[in-house]
Amino acid sequence: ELRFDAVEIDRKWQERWERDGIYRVDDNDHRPKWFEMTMYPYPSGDLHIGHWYAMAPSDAHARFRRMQGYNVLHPIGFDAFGLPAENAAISRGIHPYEWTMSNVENMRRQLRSMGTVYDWEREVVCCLPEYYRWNQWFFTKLYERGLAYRAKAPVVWCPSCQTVLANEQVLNGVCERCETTITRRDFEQWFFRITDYADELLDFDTLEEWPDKILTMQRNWIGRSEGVDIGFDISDYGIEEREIRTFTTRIDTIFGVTFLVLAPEHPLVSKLTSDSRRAEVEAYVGQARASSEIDRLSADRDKTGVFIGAYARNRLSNEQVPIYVADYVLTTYGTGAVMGVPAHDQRDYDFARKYRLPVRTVIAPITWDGREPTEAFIGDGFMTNSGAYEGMTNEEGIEAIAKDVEKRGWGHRTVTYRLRDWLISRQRYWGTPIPMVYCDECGVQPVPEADLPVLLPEDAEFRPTGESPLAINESFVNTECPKCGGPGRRETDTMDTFMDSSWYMLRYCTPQFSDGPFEPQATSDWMPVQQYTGGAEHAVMHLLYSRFFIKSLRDMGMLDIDEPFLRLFNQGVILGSDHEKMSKSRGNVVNPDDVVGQVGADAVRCFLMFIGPWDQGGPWSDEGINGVVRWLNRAWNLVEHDPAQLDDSATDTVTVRETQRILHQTIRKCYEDLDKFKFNTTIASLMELVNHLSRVWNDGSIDSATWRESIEKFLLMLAPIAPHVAEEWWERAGHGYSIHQQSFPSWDEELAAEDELTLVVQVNGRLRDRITVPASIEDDDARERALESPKVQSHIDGQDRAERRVRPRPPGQRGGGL
Ligand code: ANZ
Ligand code: ZN
Repeated sequence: ELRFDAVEIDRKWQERWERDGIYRVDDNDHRPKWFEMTMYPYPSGDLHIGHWYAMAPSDAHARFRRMQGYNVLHPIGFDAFGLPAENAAISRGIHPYEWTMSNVENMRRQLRSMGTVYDWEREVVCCLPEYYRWNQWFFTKLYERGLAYRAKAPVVWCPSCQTVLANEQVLNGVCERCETTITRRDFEQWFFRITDYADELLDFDTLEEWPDKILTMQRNWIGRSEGVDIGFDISDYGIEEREIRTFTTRIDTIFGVTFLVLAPEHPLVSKLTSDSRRAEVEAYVGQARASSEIDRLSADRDKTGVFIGAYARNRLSNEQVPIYVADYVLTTYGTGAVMGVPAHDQRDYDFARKYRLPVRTVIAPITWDGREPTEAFIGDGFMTNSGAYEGMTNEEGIEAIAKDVEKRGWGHRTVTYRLRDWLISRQRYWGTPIPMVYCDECGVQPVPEADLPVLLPEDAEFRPTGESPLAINESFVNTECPKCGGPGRRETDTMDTFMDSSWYMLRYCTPQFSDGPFEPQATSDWMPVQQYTGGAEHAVMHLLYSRFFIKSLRDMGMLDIDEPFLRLFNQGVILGSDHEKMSKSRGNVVNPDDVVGQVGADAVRCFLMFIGPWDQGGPWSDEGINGVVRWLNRAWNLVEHDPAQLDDSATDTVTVRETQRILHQTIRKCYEDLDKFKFNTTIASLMELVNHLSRVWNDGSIDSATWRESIEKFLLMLAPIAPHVAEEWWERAGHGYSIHQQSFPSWDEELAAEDELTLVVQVNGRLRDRITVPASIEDDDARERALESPKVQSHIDGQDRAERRVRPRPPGQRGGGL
């Protein structure tokens, strides 16, 4: 039970802050700028507790930066395009715009109820033309620069709904709507050439503080491999191609090649397949195209494949090896063909065992007994069965073979990336129309700047028709060619919504600017974002795309920075009280509105920050909420006390000194912990301070000046965490409005220093050492410290600790003996 009306306090101050505009951000403020962002939410309907967990602590951190004296920009917006709005339109007959904007409205209210510092005049809502017109503008700029291009790419296709499916709409290989097995189709689609930036994206040097885990994920996602592109001779077949090119990182194993494998989509499959193998090969290829890359790559999946009835010659060993088609080779990686070396690659080993292909060891482990291995040996060793390279280490072998292969023109050293170009096209309605026009005379033409935005038409067909919903809107599709004025047809795909989030940080800097996506001067003053916070699930897509975006704008001369986000912090996940993920089906979802309606926003904020380290998350608990409520009551108690009641003549100097020390230590601790997002330990130290102050009030051993100072600084430390009660109590304690325009208190190192004393350590009655310890040390710690002393240890050798006699220390004196 709260002893004060938190809900009323919330309402009162939220209104007043808003009215007074205390969080309005001024670009021209003279204080140093600090741009801190939390990932903007998708307007799914209700702000759930996970949103609170992302946003309340980040708000506390931004508030802390304000109190440190920065001009802080901590904005919010809505990631408002995307598939769920369209699904709502299909299932409930609401227009995506209506659905989205009513959710936005509701979530704005909920965000306000958190007591956040957002400057609502800087809100960004991506589905509005004033935002997405700049997506279109950027698209045309990227196109001019050759960074946007069109190519055929497979989409997931439901043969029964006759429609393209998003990955989220595929469950275990079937369409989520009709449960038909999905297939793939090739469509002309738009790409951004992010691969041009692959090497630069691997350079994290100018980032200041990103979690290692995220850097590793980006590194793996980009997947840079150095290797050799080497050709196998097929000139006997009399077709145009004279060789099969394969990419290998292990050219040292070339003498161990016992077969070649082509990806099912490889163009040479149909050209090389023999008549007698054709039916089987075609059946296999058809089936492989239906399964996803993830399935195909999975290591424990059974390797399958079909011999195509043809052979290729290994030019180094002069051997003919059989050619297979197998789905564990991907068409999109390397050359789409692999030299099979079963002795030294596990996938090849599994494949060879299954199809009874020879396994030939060519790298000998140092302890090899010469017998045939039972699994691939992937380590380093000596070259064996390898012609002229016999006896080299395999590292030397890589160098020597690569050099020889290049000299003879059979191949060349190369670098391959896992990273693919960014597929931008979505065959969807609720997104930014791609601003391109097709003309029979002039080909593909970008919509000129003066004709932007290309508005998303209001009327659209949401039932699946087999085409993008915009394609059947004749008045949208038919337009003039921007170049010749003749009849043109608009592109009917819309953009991936990661386009929106790739540059929203720029829009936040000057959100009302209408002559361009952002005003260059103010934006370069704010950028890059000093601190970004959000979920680790965005490790690769969003965080890589936005890095690419900033670099490409830099290269177009629009910005002078290399990275969008200097520091990144990933919060953890908040679980149900049963320690399971919150979900409707488990019935463990906590609705923050209800809790806030009972105990106010601050108790919820404090609870979320107290449950554990922010990056680790933790379970919801009513018990925990109650604990925080009790603590806030105790704090309220302190604020209620009238310091005039204290009798300054009864003051105990030891208590005063101790109080100052605890106060200044707390300030130091809170300052250091808030800086590093350690909210839980910040709150824990504030709790200790409250305990101490309660005790000395009850003793009556504190003077009124120290008391006043302690309460004042306590409230300032509480302000970023519990902004409403801090403001209310600040006013009550007689300070001016607003606590949120005060500085964070500073501490005095001397006052924070521990008093020290010298312990005299005796062993069996004889003095052995003197050690310096903090005056507040507990007996057990003192004993530990004494035992650690080398001088003491040399006199207690061989004695079990439990047998040691510990002499009780004399009354009134600190010290211990052994
Ligand atoms: C022969 C070999 C022998 C290989 C050996 C490895 C070990 P990373 O490091 O990930 O780049 N590979 C090449 N293209 C492929 C494709 N399209 N689909 C599936 N696998 C492909 O992997 C490079 C290795 O993956 C290449 O080196 C190739 O197998 C395989 F003892 O070549 B290796
Ligand atoms: Zn034309």
